[in-house]
Amino acid sequence: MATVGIPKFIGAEVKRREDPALVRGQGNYVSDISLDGMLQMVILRSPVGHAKIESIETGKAAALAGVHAVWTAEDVSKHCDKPIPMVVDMDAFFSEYQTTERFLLTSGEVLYVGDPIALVVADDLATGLAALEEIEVEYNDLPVTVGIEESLASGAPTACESYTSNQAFYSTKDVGDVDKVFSEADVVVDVRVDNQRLIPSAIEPRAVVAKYDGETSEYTLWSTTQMPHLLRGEVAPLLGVDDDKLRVIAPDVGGGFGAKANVYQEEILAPIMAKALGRPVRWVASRQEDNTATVHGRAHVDYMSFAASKDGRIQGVKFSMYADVGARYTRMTPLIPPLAMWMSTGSYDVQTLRYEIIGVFTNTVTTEAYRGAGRPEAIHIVERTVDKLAHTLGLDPTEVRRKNFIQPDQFPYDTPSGMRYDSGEYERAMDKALELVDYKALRQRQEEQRKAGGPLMGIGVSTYIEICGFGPHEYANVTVGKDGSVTVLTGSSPHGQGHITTWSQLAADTLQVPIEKITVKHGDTGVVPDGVGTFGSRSAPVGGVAVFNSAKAVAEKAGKVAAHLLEAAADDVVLEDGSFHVSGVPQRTIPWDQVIEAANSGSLPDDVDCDLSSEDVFTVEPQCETFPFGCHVCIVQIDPETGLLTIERYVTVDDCGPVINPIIVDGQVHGGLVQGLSQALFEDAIYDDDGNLLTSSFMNYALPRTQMLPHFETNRTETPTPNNPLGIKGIGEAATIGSTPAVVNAAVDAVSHLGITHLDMPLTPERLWRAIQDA
Ligand code: MCN
Repeated sequence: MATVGIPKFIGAEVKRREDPALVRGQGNYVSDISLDGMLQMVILRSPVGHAKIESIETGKAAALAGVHAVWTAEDVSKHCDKPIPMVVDMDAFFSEYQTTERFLLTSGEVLYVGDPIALVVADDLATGLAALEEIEVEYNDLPVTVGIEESLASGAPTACESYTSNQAFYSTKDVGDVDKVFSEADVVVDVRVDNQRLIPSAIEPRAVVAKYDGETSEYTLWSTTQMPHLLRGEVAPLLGVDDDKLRVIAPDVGGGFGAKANVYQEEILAPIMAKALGRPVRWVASRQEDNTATVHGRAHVDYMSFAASKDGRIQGVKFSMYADVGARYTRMTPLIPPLAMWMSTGSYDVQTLRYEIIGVFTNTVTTEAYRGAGRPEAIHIVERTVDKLAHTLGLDPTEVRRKNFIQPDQFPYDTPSGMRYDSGEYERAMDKALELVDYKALRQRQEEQRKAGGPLMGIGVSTYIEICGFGPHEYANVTVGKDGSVTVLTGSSPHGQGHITTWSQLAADTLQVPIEKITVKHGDTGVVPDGVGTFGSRSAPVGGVAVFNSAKAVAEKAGKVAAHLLEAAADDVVLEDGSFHVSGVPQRTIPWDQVIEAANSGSLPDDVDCDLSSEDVFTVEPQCETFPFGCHVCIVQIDPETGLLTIERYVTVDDCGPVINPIIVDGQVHGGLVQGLSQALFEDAIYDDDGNLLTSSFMNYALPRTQMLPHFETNRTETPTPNNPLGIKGIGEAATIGSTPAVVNAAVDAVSHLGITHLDMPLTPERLWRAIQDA
C-alpha cells in the first residue's frame, strides 16, 4: 500500500482516555482485589539497623485466633531457598566488587531497619498486626554504619559481617591524556555535590495479591509492578515453575517512579503462602512500611572537575561518584552509578574523561532506580560545574554553554563515556528558553535589584541531556476484529503515563479509524504474550514504535485485501479517512467494513493474507538509545532575612522529538518538575547513626503540596532521532533530570555576589539563611 492519510491524532491534544474511570474512583488497584477466602499477609521487619538474630519465638503469635501461619526464614526456605537474583553483569562494569544475597526472609544477620525477618498470614490485617506484636525476637546489636564518607573511613564497621569492607564495587577509566590536559589547563574548577537520598513516593504503596489453583498448578500474582513480564520471568524460577504456570497481572498502578521496576520479597512470599495455605493471600504496604522497605533513590556524594581554557572551553572532565547502595543490592542497584557515568560530559563536546565509580555499603535500605536513575546525579554536577567555571572566569553561564555544545553536524556523537548521542540542537533549545524569559532584561533587573537591596534575585540555567529508550525490545500486537474494533496489546505496562491514549493515537492514525474503536490491553501476562515494561522513559521510543509497526503491518494487509476488491495493484492503494481507494481515484472507495467482511469471508484467493492482525517486537540495537535534551531556566528570589527561596518563574524547553500527545508530554514534564524541584528544595531521607530512618512518614519527609510550587511554563523544540521510524525520544524523566541544577544554579547565582559558590540540596530556608549569614 502506498500511503496512509494525514494523521489526525498524532500530535493532537487528545484527552487522556484512561482518566474518566480513574477520577470517578472506578480504577482497579491491587488492594481493590477481593477474592473468596482471601487472607492477609503482614511482615515483621527489623527495628534495628544491624544485629544478629539470636532467636525468634513465634509460638504466641501462632496461637492467636485467626492466625493461619507464622513463618520465619527457616520455614520459607523449605519452599524457596534461593536468593532473589540480581540482573547486573558485574564483570561488565567493575574491576572490583563484592556480591550480596537477598533471601525471601532474612535470617542470622539483619542489615537495615526494615529488613524482613518473619511473616504472619491471618484472617485480616488487625489480627495479623496483633500477631506481629507477639513474635519475640532477640537481637544482638552489631555496630551500624551510615553515610558514605563515614562508611568508607578507616575503622568503620562493615555493613555486614561477611563484607570485606564497605566498598561494594569500584571501576575507573581514563579516556585521553587526563593528567596532561589538567596540568596544562588555564583553569581547573572543582565541585562537590551531596546528592541526597530520596524516597520514591508513589500515591499507591506496593501491594500484592496471590492465588494458587491446585487443579492446574497455576499461580496468579497481582502486583503493583512496572514490569509484569520481567517479574514473571524472575519469580517463576523462585516458585519452581515454568513461566506458563505463573500469570502476572499489573492492574491499575498508582505510580512507581522506578521503585516498582524491581522484584520484592512479598512478590514471592505471597504466592508461596497462597499455595501452602490453599487460600488467596494479600499483602499491602503501609505508607511507613513502603518508605522504609521499598528502595530509595540518589544518595550520592559526587566530585567533578573541569580543565578549561580561559575563554571557557572545557578540555577535560574528572568525575568521581560515591554511591550509597544500602545494605545489599536489589535487582539493578549496581547499574545506577554507571548510568550516571554515561552522562559524564553532558551536552558538551569534550573527549578527555576520567571517571571513578565507588559503591558504598551502609546499614540502610537499598538504593535503586528513581526517576532519572543516575542521569539526575550526573547532570546536576555537570551543570553545577559549568556554572562554577563561568563564575570563576567571569563569563556568563550561557556563553560557556554555547562555547561547548556539541553542534548539530557532529551527530552521531561518540562520548568518551561510550555513548553514541543520536541527534540534538542544544543551542536552539537554550536560545528559545532564553528568549522566552528575555534573559538580557533579567540580568539587567538582577543588577538593579542588587543595587536596591532587599530580596536576592538569581537566574539559573541548565542544559540537560539524558539517555532513554533502553532495549532489549518491546512487544505489540494490533488486531482488527470482525466488528471493526481494534485491539492493541502492548508489553509496556503504564502506571500513570497515559499509554492507553498515546497508543490509541498511534493506532488510530496508522489505521485511519476513529480513536473510540481502539482498546489497549496491557499489564497481564495472560493476555499479552511478551513484554519488558515501563521504565527508563523507554515506552514511547520502543513500545510506541512496536504499536506503530504492528498497526502499519495490519494496514498493509488490509490494503492488499482492498486492492483485490478494487482490482488494483496494492502499491496504488491509499488508506484515508477509514476507507481505501486507488491513488488519484477517490471516487471509488472501499470502507474498512467491506475490507473486514471480505477478509473474513473465506472467499479471497489464497495469496491474499486475510489475517488482519500483526505483532511486532521492536528491538533496540546496540548504541541506538535516544537522547532527549532541553534547557530549563529558573528565576528565584531569596529573602536574606529568612532564607526563604521563592521560584518566581520556571520555563522549560524540552526536546523529545515529535510529540504524540502534547497534553501528556506536558503532564510528564510537570510531574518530573515537581520531583526535581522537590529534591532541590524539600526532600531529604535521613538516617540517624543507629540506622533509624527519621523521615519514614509524610509528617517528616517533605513532599511538596501544590501551593509550594510555581506555575510551570513548558515549551518545546523538536529534533527527531534517527533511531526509530517515528523519530521519538522519551520524556518521562527529562524534567526531573533538568530541574535540580536549574534551581540550585539560580540559588547560587542569587548569592554569588556575597562570595557563595556552592549550595547543597535541599535548599531549606535554614541552609540558605546560614550560608548568607556566614558570607
Ligand atoms: N510521549 C509522547 N511523545 C513523545 C514521548 C512520549 O506523547 N515524544 C508520551 C508517551 O506516549 C507516554 C508518555 O509520554 O504516554 C511517557 O512516555 P515515555 O517518556 O516513553 O516514558 P514511559 O512511558 O516509559 O514512562 C516511564 C517514565 C519513568 S522512567 C518514570 S520514573 C515515571 C514517568 O515515566 N514515572 C511515572 N512518568 C510517570 N508518570 C506517572 N504518572 N507516574 C509515574 O510513576
